[in-house]
Amino acid sequence: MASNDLTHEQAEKKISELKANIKKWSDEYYTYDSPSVEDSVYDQTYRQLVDLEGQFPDLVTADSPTQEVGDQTLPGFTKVPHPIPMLSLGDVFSKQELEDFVDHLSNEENVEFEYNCELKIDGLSISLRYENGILVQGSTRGNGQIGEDITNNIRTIKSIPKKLSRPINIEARGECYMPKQSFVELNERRQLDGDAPFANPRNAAAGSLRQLNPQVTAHRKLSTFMYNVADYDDLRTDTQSGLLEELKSLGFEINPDYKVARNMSEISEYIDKYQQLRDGLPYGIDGIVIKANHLADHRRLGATVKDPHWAIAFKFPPEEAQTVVHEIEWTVGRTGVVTPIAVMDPVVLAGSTVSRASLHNPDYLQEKDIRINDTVKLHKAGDIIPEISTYIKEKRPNQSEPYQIPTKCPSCGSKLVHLDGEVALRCINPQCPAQLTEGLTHFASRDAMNIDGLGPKIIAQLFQRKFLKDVAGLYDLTFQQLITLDKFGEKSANNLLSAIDNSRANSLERLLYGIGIRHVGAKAARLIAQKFKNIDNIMAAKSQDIAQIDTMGMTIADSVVTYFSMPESVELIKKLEVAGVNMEYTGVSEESVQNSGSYFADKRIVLTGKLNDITRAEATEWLENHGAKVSSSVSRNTDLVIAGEDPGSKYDKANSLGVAIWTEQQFRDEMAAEND
Ligand code: 3B9
Repeated sequence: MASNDLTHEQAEKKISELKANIKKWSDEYYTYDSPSVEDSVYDQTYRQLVDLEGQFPDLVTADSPTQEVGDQTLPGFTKVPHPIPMLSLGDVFSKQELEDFVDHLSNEENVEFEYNCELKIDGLSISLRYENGILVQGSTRGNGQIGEDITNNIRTIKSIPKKLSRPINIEARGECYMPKQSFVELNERRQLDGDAPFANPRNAAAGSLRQLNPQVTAHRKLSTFMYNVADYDDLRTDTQSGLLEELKSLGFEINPDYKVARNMSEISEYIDKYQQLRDGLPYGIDGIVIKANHLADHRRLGATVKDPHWAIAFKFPPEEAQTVVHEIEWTVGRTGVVTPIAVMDPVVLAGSTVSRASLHNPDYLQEKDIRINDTVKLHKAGDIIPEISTYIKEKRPNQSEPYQIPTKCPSCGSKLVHLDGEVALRCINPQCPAQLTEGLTHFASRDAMNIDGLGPKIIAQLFQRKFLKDVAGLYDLTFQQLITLDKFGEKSANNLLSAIDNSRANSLERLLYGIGIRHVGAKAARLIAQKFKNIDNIMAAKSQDIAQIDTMGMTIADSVVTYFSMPESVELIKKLEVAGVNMEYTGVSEESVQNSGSYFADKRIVLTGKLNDITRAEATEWLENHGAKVSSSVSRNTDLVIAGEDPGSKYDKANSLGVAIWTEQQFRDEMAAEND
């Protein structure tokens, strides 16, 4: 950014532009569920503003986002002392050790001793302070005595109440975590953007909480379970299990899977149960915590400076397996990012067979020093994603050599590059067959042009045989060409041809999403298509016009404008138009969504489980066209959960929060009534 070259006048203009964007993005979170700008983009913009204001101090105004109270523009965070320390837990790794601890606890009192068993969430300890029931401060654990002030970040987390059900003073403590699904999605996005992925949900949660800018935290889907109070004189219970229920009635989220046990065999049962259920839980756990249930015992037994005498963590063994790396494969994604994948002898790990693990990027591969024929240790990052932890020194063959990072694209042979400071290697050849294949796969995907029967294998063949040069070529494919493909008969050829033909009539947002403009997801594409009505208007639009759309940021707007400023893009659209692809928005108009009078208008809705008569994408589209906000996780802000078959944890959560739940049939009935 050549901000040094700016005149005072230019800087003033730029600063007001940056401020407007940052403000808009900050507001987005509260009205819009899914991020419209990437975290990295936000962060960059924010830093740019800090930079410019540094160079032109007279242009710093009181209303600048960098000047907001408590906003962190300095490196690091303000320190927060914990007058009542945040302790850690001693740990045991076997049932024998646990039994010794348990016996020791109950021997002191002997009769009718109770234990409370809780899950040990794989997250980060936080402390929340409320005055008169109002959230005033959030902090990290730090070293237990002194943490960091993360109040502004904490405020963006939906599960944390800003106001309690009673006007009390309290400090509540618990765990902040990133659900497994959010972790997977975040890393997928980072991978596409060329950012280094997080190693596990714990690191992702920590990184997200320690962002200098709350907006970035807001875009990360964090959640919390609280389990402890400090500094609270209105406690209405004398047990740990009662304390959890009290936290819940105050408005906190607690983990519902706690259980009171009376002896080692009940504790053991609890451990076995959750060791079994572990894989299927929507968040990571690394063990269980056993606490004396009676708070009187806590006072009697006391604590060391580090951990309480009345609680202990039973740590699950991390699931690990060993296998041999045969090959490192480099795959080229739609955006040209080239990712190394270790191909290994298949092994069973935490309930599934694993033979491939991402090595993320060249830096990572070199740091781990993984080589061909190495025996490696595998685990599942955050219990989900297979990951190589290390190679095993003793098993490395003598003649082993460091792995050579490729310099050429495995698909097209053009030179690979690192774009400004990215860790990712990229192929920047727009004609690269691998990128084209990925691009066409995306074009045909369900939320885009929805062309059934056009999977990656077929697409690869179409390019190989030179039946296709680009996406538009799809519409010139002939029956004669298709029946020559592997395993393609007359029937599949005809089916594919008619699926392609049908896609010509799609409403514009599908095309707009399908052509793969950076930062333009399905939701943004729909809003743009809805506002501009046809492709000519979109191609003629200025960034400012696009950014006018409620909740749309400059990143998306600029990206659209940049895309259509390239002659290749205009060319592609022309070809598609000639091929008879519809270039108009034929969905529901903005006005009629707003005035739809639908039952679903302005409601926050979550879909879960398997729907039978309608796909999830269709249900989402229909709901959004009727003014609903469809989101992926249940919180107390959710108005309605629509549950199909085997709904799982979202259903349980909706139940525990008292959120209304409909069956698929109830939903279909209301849909039918409104469609009339
Ligand atoms: C001062 C679950 C975890 C957990 C405690 C937990 C981590 C820690 C803890 C919390 N999951 N429970 N519980 N489910 N990951 C038990 C260590 N308790 C404290 O931090 C604590 C702090 C205490 C007592 C307990 O009393 C003191 C008061 C003044 C001075 C010294 C101690």
